[in-house]
Amino acid sequence: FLPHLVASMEEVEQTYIMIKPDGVQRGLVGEIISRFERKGFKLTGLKLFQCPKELAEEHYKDLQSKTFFPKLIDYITSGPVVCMGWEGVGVVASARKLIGATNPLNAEPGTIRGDLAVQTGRNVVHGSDSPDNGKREIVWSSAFELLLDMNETYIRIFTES
Ligand code: IDP
Ligand code: MG
Repeated sequence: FLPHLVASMEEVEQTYIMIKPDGVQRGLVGEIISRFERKGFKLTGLKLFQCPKELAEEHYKDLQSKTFFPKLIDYITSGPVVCMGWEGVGVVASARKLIGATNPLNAEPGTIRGDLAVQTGRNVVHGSDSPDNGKREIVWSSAFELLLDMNETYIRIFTES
């Protein structure tokens, strides 16, 4: 039973999940991917990627005015990240629940941050906070595996024959 295969197209959302450099360095890639797979969401694209400074600044542009912004950019560009597209009904909000609160000390046990992290500045994973941001963030990541066509339909180039 694959829940994403029985949904109508309108219900299906896309989210951008990124395993941050600490998650990669600590060997948590399999653990984190496994949680989304077991939930029943569909992996639509994946790449190990060294994020350039300009893309990191674009990705976090809403946080530009924060005092921690320069440190955040240093963190995200400090090593390879795993960029992923995930698809499914309600995937945006559900992924945020699976990830847990921004400060890992406030994240519930059972969530990724609640189980695997301690510091806000080293919280192992990113997840889009809205369907619109899911699309936007997957677009910036289109440098790798995902393309958005004119009809806003995702073309998964790496699965096409
Ligand atoms: P989110 O990742 O849970 O959506 P945001 O508020 O969007 O949280 O912040 C983006 C990222 O910026 C966080 O995941 C975290 O890595 C970093 N961040 C947020 N607040 C702080 C802070 O107060 N100190 C250091 N880093 C922070
Ligand atoms: Mg956020």
